Amino acid sequence: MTDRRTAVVTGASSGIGAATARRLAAEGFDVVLGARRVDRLAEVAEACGPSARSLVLDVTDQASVDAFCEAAGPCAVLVNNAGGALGLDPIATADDERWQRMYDTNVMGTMRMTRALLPALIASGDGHVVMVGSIAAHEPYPGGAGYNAAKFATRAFTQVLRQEILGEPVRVTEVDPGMVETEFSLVRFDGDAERAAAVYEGVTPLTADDVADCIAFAVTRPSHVNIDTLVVLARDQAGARQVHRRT
Ligand code: 8X3
Repeated sequence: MTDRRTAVVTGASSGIGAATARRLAAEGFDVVLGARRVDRLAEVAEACGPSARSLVLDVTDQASVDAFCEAAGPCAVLVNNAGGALGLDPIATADDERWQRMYDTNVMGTMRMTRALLPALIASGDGHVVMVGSIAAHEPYPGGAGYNAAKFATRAFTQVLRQEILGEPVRVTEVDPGMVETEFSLVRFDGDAERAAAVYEGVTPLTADDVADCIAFAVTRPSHVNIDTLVVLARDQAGARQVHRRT
């Protein structure tokens, strides 16, 4: 018998997901890491320690979610981190396929994982769902519409979940970061490293570990304490588009 609890982290092959898996492992959780890139996932899992497991997961595919959740087994914490932005195009030239993919990962993926694991989280007697959102869930900005719409939707989902499961032994937390230096911008700009680097130019952005720290804070509060929303920005950032750059 063990009183160690299991935490599932999606999108755990890099960035905030990887940092969160490492941090929760350090906090004493058995972590189950999910992502599509299994090679990188296995490397992150190894860094988490011997009790970590890595399982392939595509949150846009229900069959993949089902197989992952069955293999993951009982769990007490779900960190819905898989997601991201694609492009910074105005609505006038919106790309259907990019919008669809943003919706599939950020919104539908979060719904699929939460729906699948909610019975296990309730059965744990002390469950916790953490959503990794964004400042983009609070502040719309030009070029952000597809990502804003997805993150606003996830925020609505989170608030509904909190109300619907009130009375169950499950906490619901949303952590909404601003600029975090990860692969986020590289993915957003189709691998354009120069454009991605410009996002963080002259700024001290958050790191993935800073966000993992906030997630760990929420998860390690006493069970009766529910941190509802944490908006976390770098000191150099005062809003989605208000950034102080040193030249
Ligand atoms: C990332 C923050 O401002 O680029 O979630 O949308 S932003």
